[in-house]
Formats: sequence, structure tokens, C-alpha cells
Amino acid sequence: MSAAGLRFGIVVSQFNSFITDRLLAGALDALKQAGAADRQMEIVRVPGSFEIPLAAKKLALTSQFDSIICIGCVLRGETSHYDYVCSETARGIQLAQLDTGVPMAFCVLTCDTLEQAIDRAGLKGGNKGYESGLAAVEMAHLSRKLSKNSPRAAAPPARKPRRR
Ligand code: INI
Repeated sequence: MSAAGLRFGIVVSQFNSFITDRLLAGALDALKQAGAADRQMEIVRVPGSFEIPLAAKKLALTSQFDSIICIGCVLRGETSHYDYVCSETARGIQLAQLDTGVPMAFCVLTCDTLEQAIDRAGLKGGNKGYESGLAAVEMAHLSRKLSKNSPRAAAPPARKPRRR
């Protein structure tokens, strides 16, 4: 699918940047292979995955993006912190895309070990960033198509009754 005429926001968590930088490279690869130029992409960095949903929602509210890619990596530690960061990040991203109607690709790795994350950021398991880039292009097209076909888009705006 072509990325011609589309704009992409990319939110990247700096936590575990050793992994998220590789995921970002994978996402950029996919977008460029689809024909996107640098000016069609905006990269925003946030401290950790927990901060991704707010940044993604703010990008979406600018109405400048057809799709947003959310990149993070959460690694299990000794406490339950991992569970809160994972669930709130996933929930926040889902809420942000449902609230705004702008598709958001979920590229937040949730792994037990660093090795698992490395495998998914360019080695054995492929690169999840690349997959997210493809998903972003596909969802941008689908979203445009579905919006065009919506009855609200087709119908003329309802007229207010005149006051006498
Ligand atoms: N953020 C991550 O993106 N990955 C992690 O593995 C992680 N761990 O393990 O703590 C993490 N924590 C930071 C969190 O996302 C917030 O930035 C922080 O709590 C400040 O709000």
C-alpha cells in the first residue's frame, strides 16, 4: 500500500531506548518503503510508555495525522509496576484512538526478558516496529475509506428550522 498523501505521527518512549530505537528504525523502514518522505512523519519522544497515550492523543487532536504509531518497551521487573505500566499504556492508546478516530498502531513490547525484546526488535521474531509501520499505512487507508462512506459524510448538513 502506498503512503502517498498520508501523514504519520510516531510517539517513541525513551525508556529501554536500546530497544525502542530499533523499533523506530523498523517503523521508518516500513513507511519509507511505502513511499513516505521525511516531511510526512513527525517523531515525538516521551519519557516512558506510560506517557505514550497522552502524547498520541494530543497529536491526533491536531488533525494533521492519518495514523499514529506508538512505540515502547516494558520489561518485567520484581514488582507489579510492570503490570500497571502495560495495562494503562494499552488501555490509554486504545481509548485515544477510539476517542479521536485516528488509528493508532500498538508497538509496545511487553516482555519478561531483554532477550525476548531483542528478538522482537530486529532479530529472530522480526521487527515489530516494521509491522506497526505497515499497519499504520493500512489503517490510514481504511479509516479514510470508512469515513468517506459514512452516512454523515455523504449527507448534507442538517438545516436549522427558521424562526418566525
Ligand atoms: N517504562 C517503560 O516504557 N518500560 C519499562 O520497562 C518501565 N519500567 O520498567 O518501569 C517504564 N517505566 C516508566 C513509566 O513508563 C513512566 O515513564 C514513569 O512511571 C513516569 O510516569
